[in-house]
This record gives sequence, structure tokens and C-alpha cells, in this order.
Amino acid sequence: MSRRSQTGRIQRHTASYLEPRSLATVLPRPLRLVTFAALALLVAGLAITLVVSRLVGPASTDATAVAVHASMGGFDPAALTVKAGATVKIELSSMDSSAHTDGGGWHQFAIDDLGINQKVGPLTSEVFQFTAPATAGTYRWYCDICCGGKENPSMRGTLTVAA
Ligand SMILES: [Cu+2]
Repeated sequence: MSRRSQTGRIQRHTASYLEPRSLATVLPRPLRLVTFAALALLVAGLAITLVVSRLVGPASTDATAVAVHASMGGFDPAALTVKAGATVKIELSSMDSSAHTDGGGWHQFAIDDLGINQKVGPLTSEVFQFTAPATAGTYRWYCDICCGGKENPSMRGTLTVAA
């Protein structure tokens, strides 16, 4: 065996190894169709699950609390008005599942000036309360976990304290 033929065989072997071989060329046509249909169903099912879970969200647990829903789309409601000096009870719910790669479905309700920093996990809710300031004013709350954080206008809300 000459050195040249040995080199030639190695080169051929390397070339066939590097050849791209996708599923499309390996599988027979009927199997390709079935594979495609299965993948399409899987993706559609996942999309529907995500949409439904977001629309439904966790059930509220405290009827005396003001419900605030947080999702990647923003806060609902994005504005609250409370009386000065009042005890404010909020049930914060995350409408997003852990499937979200940005933040993992976690959201936050934070007002730095009032020392409020409440976080809530995917598809769960947390009840918290605070005492509104004694004087009228406007405060911004934010979520700094997802979607670019508190710089994102949709991850903000406004708390108005009325006299
Ligand atoms: Cu958020």
C-alpha cells in the first residue's frame, strides 16, 4: 500500500463525514410527513398552553385585597389610587409561566420611596400590605426582573395617594 493511496482514503473518509445529512435526507417521505405533523402539533399545543395559562393565571386568594396582575405585557391595572394613611392590601399575581426565558415568569412590585419590594413567582400570587403615606403624592412602582427591567414603560405603574 503506497502512501499516496492511504492519504486518498483518509481524505475521502473525512469528506463523507463532513457532508451535511439532515433528517430530510435520511427519513423516507411518509415518515417525514408524520414527523413534521407531530412537531407542528407539539408547537401549537405549547403555544395554546402558554396563551391559556396567561389568560387564566392563578386564582385570587384574598377577596379583601386589590388584585394586580403582572405579565410580560405589563401591569393590570397599571394605576392605583389610595387614601393617604390607609392600609393598602394588594394581591400581586404573575400571569406568566416559568416557560418564559426572560425572567422565568417572575415579576416584582417595588416602590423604592415606600420601602416596598414584593416579588411573585410564575403563575402564583402573593398578598402584601403597606401603609400609604400620610400626605398626597404620586409614586411609581416597577418590576426590574423582566423585559429590560424598570426602564421598560410596560413594567411600571403609578400609585396615587389622595388626601
Ligand atoms: Cu415583570
